[in-house]
Amino acid sequence: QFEEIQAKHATFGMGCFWAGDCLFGVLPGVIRTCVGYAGGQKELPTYRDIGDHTEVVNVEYNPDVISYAQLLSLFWENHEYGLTTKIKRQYMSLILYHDEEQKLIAEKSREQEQRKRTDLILTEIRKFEKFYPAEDYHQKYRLRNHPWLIETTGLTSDEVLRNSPLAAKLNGYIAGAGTIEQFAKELPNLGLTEKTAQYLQKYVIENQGNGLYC
Ligand code: MHO
Repeated sequence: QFEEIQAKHATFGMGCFWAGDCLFGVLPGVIRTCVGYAGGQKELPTYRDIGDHTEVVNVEYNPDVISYAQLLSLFWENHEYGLTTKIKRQYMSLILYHDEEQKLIAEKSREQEQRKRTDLILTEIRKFEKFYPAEDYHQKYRLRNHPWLIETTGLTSDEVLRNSPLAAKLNGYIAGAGTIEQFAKELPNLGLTEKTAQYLQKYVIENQGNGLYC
């Protein structure tokens, strides 16, 4: 019978949030993504007036499919966080934990990362408090450059683009955040028409591994 998934949330600051949106979006077990501002005190931050906040991606995931530790691996592998690179607060390396378990796992993983290098890791680990979703035009940013794809899959409103699990997958694949093998495996679950699948596949092949998500 239909069993309700106990979805969990994880939040990461790892540079430009368009990248996190793509990278986490394609991960199996990630259900939804939403980019926004967090970590600071300023009320109602915006992209133009971000104050002391950081760009973050908020990820909803199914812990039966993907673990918090696996999300952290992707986090460490895909941004700069050492003392030798000057990073402004908007793009700082930040883990916002949602519970004590996440806190312990995050702290342990930071210690492990630190042992691998000589310069100091600047990644901060703090409690998730307030999250301000970013402006609609930042949500699924890469997918928004593909009006035909949006139209044909019926993802035709800002609200749907923000909340749809399919939008998270398409946004990541179109930018090349997934491998072609992963895409082939996932394709039957996406429910796309032949034509749509072909359109998407072209971009998966063209962009896979180019690391250009922003
Ligand atoms: N590289 C982007 C940064 C956008 S971001 C969401 C730019 O050229 O503005 O911070």
